[in-house]
Amino acid sequence: MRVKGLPEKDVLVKLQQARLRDLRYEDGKILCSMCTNPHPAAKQAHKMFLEANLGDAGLFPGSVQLEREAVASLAELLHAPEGGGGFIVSGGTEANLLALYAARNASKVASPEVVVPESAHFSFDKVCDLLRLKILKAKLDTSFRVDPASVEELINENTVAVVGNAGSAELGTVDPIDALSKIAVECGVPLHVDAAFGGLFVPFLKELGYTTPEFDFVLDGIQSITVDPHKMGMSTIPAGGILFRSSKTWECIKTATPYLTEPNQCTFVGTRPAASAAAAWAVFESLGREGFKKAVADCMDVTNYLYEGLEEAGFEVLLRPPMNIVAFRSADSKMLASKLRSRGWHVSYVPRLDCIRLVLMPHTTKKHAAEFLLYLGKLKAK
Ligand code: 0PR
Repeated sequence: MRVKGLPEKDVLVKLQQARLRDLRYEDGKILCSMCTNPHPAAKQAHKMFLEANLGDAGLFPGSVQLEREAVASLAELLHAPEGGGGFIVSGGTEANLLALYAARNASKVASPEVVVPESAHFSFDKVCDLLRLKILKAKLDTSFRVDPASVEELINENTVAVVGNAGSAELGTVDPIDALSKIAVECGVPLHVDAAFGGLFVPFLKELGYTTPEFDFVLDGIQSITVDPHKMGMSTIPAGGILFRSSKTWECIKTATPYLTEPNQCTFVGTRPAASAAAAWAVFESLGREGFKKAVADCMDVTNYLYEGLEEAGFEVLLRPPMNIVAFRSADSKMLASKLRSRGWHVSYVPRLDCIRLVLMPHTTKKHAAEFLLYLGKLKAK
């Protein structure tokens, strides 16, 4: 650290210089991100709560109220029964961690195991390593959704939880959660649904007339759901969401915090930003269901436009997009992805599926998509 501090304006110049090197969502070239520009209300709210700390809840009752209300909005959207609830946490990774932490602690198993789809987000690898859970990966069917028979085969007396995706990270697929729920009930294990990405998208797809499988608390076997405001919730980073069917579940993950204003904490992160909860709350209030439905409809317009354009151009598209992700292959997808990236188009290459993946968030417009298709066409013609 420097000995003598710099004047404010010099600090600002340095900050601006660094910021200018960051990519900007609004340029339309970030096609690989599940985050986006926050809604203006989220930015405003975030600024208002910069110093508020949900880790010492007794000092910030106004912030606590906003977190409760933001969680209640998510719980209502996902049909959580009375008596549940949850938290606004640092992201999908912490939300998945809390779900499996609770499942592990609720069981009395000595060598606990978890069954996840092969397509589960890599956060489960981290979480299982941390919690010393053996992770077993169930096979997918030809539509890239988990095969319930494979899940059933992997369940045994050590299984403490089963996981399903509602909006997988790679392709946006929604697993047959109803079948997983039945299996979970029959085997007496909790089902956790990772809807980090899909939780604030799939319910609105349904309202727009798309056929989508049930994936929320209407299904009995589901004990917890991850749903992230900092993804399709258009909120500021960091904002994940964890919902539990019953508040009894989080009794198993309570840690005593004897000298704080509240006697215990259930989140992994201690000092945590009320700004994130306030921002999520502000987006929910500002957009309402109608606003979310419109955002989802716009994302699907761009997605379907790209899907059709890629098919017309002769690329192999892996599946009709279940949500705002399109995955396609060329003769050499890895090479194409690296060419695109070197020309400033930020796409993901998914080694497991040998495909290019585009995530069409609200910052990507049809105009950007048309430019991308044009550019791809030029590359192909060479
Ligand atoms: N579950 C699912 C289904 C996810 O898609 C993700 C992250 C997580 C859990 C973990 O969430 P956190 O990253 O909030 O802890 N999905 C994105 C991904 O890995 C995260 C991301 C976002 C990556 C923006 C890049 C980026 O620019 O693709």
